[in-house]
Formats: sequence, structure tokens, C-alpha cells
Amino acid sequence: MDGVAPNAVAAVSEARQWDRLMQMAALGAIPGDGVNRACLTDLDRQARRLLLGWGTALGLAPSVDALGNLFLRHEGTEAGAAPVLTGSHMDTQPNGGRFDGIWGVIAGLEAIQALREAGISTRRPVELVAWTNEEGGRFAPGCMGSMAYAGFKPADTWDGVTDNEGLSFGEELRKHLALEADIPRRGLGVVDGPAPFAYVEAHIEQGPRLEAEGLDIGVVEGIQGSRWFVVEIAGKTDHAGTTPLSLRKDAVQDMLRAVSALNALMADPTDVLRFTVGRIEVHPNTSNSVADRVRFTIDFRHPDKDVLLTRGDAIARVVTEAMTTCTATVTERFHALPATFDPMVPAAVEAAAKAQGLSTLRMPSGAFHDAQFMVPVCPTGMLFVPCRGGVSHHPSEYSEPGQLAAGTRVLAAVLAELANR
Ligand code: HGY
Ligand code: MN
Ligand code: MN
Repeated sequence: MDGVAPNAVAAVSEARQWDRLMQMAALGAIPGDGVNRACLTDLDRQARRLLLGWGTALGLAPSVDALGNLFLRHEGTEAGAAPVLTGSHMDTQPNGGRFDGIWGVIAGLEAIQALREAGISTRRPVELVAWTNEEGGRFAPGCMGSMAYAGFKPADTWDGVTDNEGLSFGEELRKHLALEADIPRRGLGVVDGPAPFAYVEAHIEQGPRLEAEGLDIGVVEGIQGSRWFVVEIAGKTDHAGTTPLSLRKDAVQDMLRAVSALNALMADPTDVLRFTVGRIEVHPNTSNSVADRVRFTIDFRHPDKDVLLTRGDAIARVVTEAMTTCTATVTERFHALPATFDPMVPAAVEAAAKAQGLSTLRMPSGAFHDAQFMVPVCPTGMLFVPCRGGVSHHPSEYSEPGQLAAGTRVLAAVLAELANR
């Protein structure tokens, strides 16, 4: 195998990859070099068609499953061998950047193209996947495509989830699949078929460590746990000028009490725990009416399962106890336990990076990824490249063309190696 990887590595084109990334970035471009490309939108479908065009021009076979996960398959020499799967997501945050998710998809395409241009035959097929709705921005939670693929949740779990316009995920998915009816259908992951041999996801770090330590490749060993909740507080609306405070059921005031109590619950002097209230909706949302309804989100993360469970399970009690005049309901929307990768893929990533003279760092991921749900399915791993200032989920998200190409060269070598095991 050593004889082939250098050819594949050499065939990776930095310029071609960067050009494709910039073409993708134009689909949903927002000021400041950002991208807003939500899942199951026309922009998402334009990006998928662009990917399909590049992939089918290479001779890769396209397919899509019941959740809209999109696949491009490079055949191996051994028909029926379990494929090596690589990929990431194409949807972005509403105020997103040009690299989160999409680089992992373009890197997978570039790596497969490099294998083919280098004339490398692989025993196993190599499949590229673009997962549906990793971000959970338009429809919460994230990772719907990979959760359904892995059998973590039934495929219709989220049909009733609605976006800001009141459109349901189920209906938007149905429309989306109808618009992609020309793409061959396939079964849904391990629900309908065998598991892949391995899964490898390339992603920007979305944190500061690789850049700060001057390192090239993150060898990801696992992903911290994430839990999402939505809190709905119900009070009573009143005139802001005439209603005594003593008679009010002010949902905003009780929200403030709840968030303050949650801050106490989530206090962590070691600064390992992550607790975010990122979205607040107020009704009627006018300056001279007392709010009768508030809805806010909780994003809670921790690498330790016990902390994630004990503190997460306490959220509903703490919110309820904080209410003085209103009532509250707390609903959990996302529950991803900390995941540790089987050593096989991290070892392959590390070996490939070192063979190319790249510096490496074994590290966890603070961000969640579709890879989290692939852990029970097959040996899984991720590779990170540095991103400027560790910034992500923002238009200024940036990685150098050379950094991204180095990541793709490692990915190409890993895919070549795993696909011939
Ligand atoms: O939120 C996350 O961790 C991921 O970037 N979607
Ligand atoms: Mn991502
Ligand atoms: Mn993201």
C-alpha cells in the first residue's frame, strides 16, 4: 500500500479544491465572506446539484436515502465489500462561514478524485456522503440525517418540527425528495442495509488549538456530549403602563430568573462545561406590553457523561423552581452522549499525517458532528485542520488553501489505506 498513497496524495489539487469551495460559498453568500445555506432550501439543492455534477463527471454513482442524505460512490474491485464512507454536511448556520461542513464534503470528493487520477484501485468501494441537516438551524435538532441513517431515531421522528415560517420538516423533506426524484434511491443506512467498513470525516477544528500550537492535523479521538432543550414560559400579557408589577405574570422576568438559576447550576470553575442560551423569542415582543410568552433554547455540552446527565436532568427542576408567577415547560430536543472513537481510524489518520511529514495533535471535538452517530455503526474518526482564530459559525471563519489541501492529502491516504484493508 505504501507505493500507492504517495500517488493519491500527489494527485490532490489545492487549486481545484479551493475553487470548488468558493463556488459553494457563492450559494447563500452573505456579507463578510459568510454563507447562509439552510437545509432543504433551493440554495441547498443548488449546492447538491453542483456536487452531483462534479461527482458524476468523475463516474461516481449518485444516490439519496429517505432522509435526503446524498451519496456518491466510487466502486471497488470487490463487489459487495463494505464501503469506506467519508463526508460531512453542506448546510450552514444562518450566520455561517465558508468551510464548516462543506470542506469535509469537498475534501472527500477531492480525495476520491485523486485516487482515481492516480489510478489507484481499492478493494472496497469508497462512498462520499452529504448528511441532511447537521446544523439544526432551520429545523432543530441537528444531525437528523446521520441519526436516522444510524438507526438512532426513526426516520419520521422530526416530521412535525417546524421552521420560522411554520413549514414542517416532513413536508419540506417530501418536497425536496420529489425535486431530486431523478437521483436513484437507496435504503436508509444500517436500518435497511449493512454497515460501512469505516467512516472518516474531515472538518475544520472550529477551535483555536491547532493554530495556537502551530500544528497541522488534529487526530480527533472523540466528541463531547451535547444536549439541547427548549424552555417555554407562559404568563399573562398586560398593559405596560397601567398594570402594577404586583399583579403581573411577566414571562420575561421569570425567564431572567430561570437563566440566572441555570447559570448557577452550570457553574464550572474549570471552564470545561459549555452552556449557551442562544435564541430567545418573546411574545408579543413590543415595548409597551408585558410578555405573556417566552421561548428560549439551551445548548449544554460536556465531555463527561455523568456531568452531562446529572446537570442536564436537573434543568427542568431548576427552571420550574425559578418561576414566580408563570409556568414553564422544558423539552429536550437533542441528546448526544460523549463519543469515543475506536482507535483504528485515529491511528490511520495519525499514521498518514506523519508519513506526509505533518505535525499532529490527538484531541477531542468540542463541536458535535455526524461522526458522533456513526460510532455505534462502524469504526469512526475525524481529522481537523486549523481555522483562523478558532472562529466558526461566523462569516469570518477561514482556513488557508494549503491547510485544507494538507488535510485532504491525509484524507486521501487514509481512504486508500482503509479501502484496501
Ligand atoms: O453545533 C455544533 O457543534 C456543530 O458545529 N453543528
Ligand atoms: Mn460542522
Ligand atoms: Mn456547525
